[in-house]
Amino acid sequence: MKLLHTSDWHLGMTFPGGSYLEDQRFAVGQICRIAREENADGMIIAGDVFDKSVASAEAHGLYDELLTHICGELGIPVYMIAGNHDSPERLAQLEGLLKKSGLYIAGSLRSEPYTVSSGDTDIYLLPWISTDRVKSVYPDTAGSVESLEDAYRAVLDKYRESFSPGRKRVLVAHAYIVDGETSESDRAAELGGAATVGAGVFEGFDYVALGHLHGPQQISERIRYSGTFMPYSFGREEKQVKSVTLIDTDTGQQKIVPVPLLHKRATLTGTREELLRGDMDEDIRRGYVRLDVTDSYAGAELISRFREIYENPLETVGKSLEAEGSRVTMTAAEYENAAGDPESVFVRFCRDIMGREPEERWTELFGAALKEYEKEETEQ
Ligand SMILES: [Mn+2]
Repeated sequence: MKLLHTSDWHLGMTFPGGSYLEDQRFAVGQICRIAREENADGMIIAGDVFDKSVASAEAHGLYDELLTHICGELGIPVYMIAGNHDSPERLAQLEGLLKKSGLYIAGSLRSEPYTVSSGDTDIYLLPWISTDRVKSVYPDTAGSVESLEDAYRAVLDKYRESFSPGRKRVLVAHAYIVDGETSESDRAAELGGAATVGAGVFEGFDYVALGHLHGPQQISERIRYSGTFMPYSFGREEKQVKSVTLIDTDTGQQKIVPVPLLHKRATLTGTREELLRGDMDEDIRRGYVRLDVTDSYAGAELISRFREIYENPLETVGKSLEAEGSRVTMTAAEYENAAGDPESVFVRFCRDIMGREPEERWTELFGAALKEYEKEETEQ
């Protein structure tokens, strides 16, 4: 059978001043097109379906729309697990009812392995786990489980005991494998070595479809992270080619198919003059950009000019006035907030345009002028 592997949709994720809902709708549309073109028999979503355990109404609306389309209209079964960002209970709501429509959801770990059989393949769903959860579900392991790796080994030993001979076995899991490469948007994965597990725990499966790390990557011949369908951070992640993986369980072959983006993501570095010229590709100018200005302060005046040129200038990085030699990042939301407060606009004007902190006398004069102006406004 042919399975499409994707993960970490993070539906409802926001950035300062906006959300990625339109990008997410677009990307899943592209994934559906790929699933049809490749004749996929099923779709795996390996955790972090939502960005927050209590997701927004908009995120739930999009989820309803997308899953109804995939399972209902396209008739492609979906195999889904809860990741660390999902609420296991909320995600698995109506699970028994939904599987009749081809949506299989593993929310919390339970004592019986969650298996779905299709053709000659058994798909094993293993949601995000903790050592405590494993010890409470399998009390017989309580004495031997100390690390997360022990926990995975204990659970997967139970899964292996349930293997039937002559079947292909696909495991869906959400974990941080030792030596996996992180991106800046893998927030929970940045906690260090304590939460990693060795690839050896996954022995016995023909393919392990992983979620959690956002960069697409091969851990071993049979173990792979599909990565997110779009970059959610600047830095290392903006250079990744986002994709889905198609697995043919008959031949063991994997095919990586790129997912086009609604908005490109890029860090643009240059002088104030260069960045204000804005003579780059249209799809970069219209994308999500971080403007790294080498010779100027990151201030409200500069950001408002950038906003005339770039459609989505999410971050501006520039020299800091507070600390000589250091650099600061200002987001679109910080700019919006500053724009609503005349005193801070004045302070930023002094810093950006005059290159210095306002003198007390200037602040007093500005305050007096502002009062006069406000008085005139209310009298009119
Ligand atoms: Mn994630």
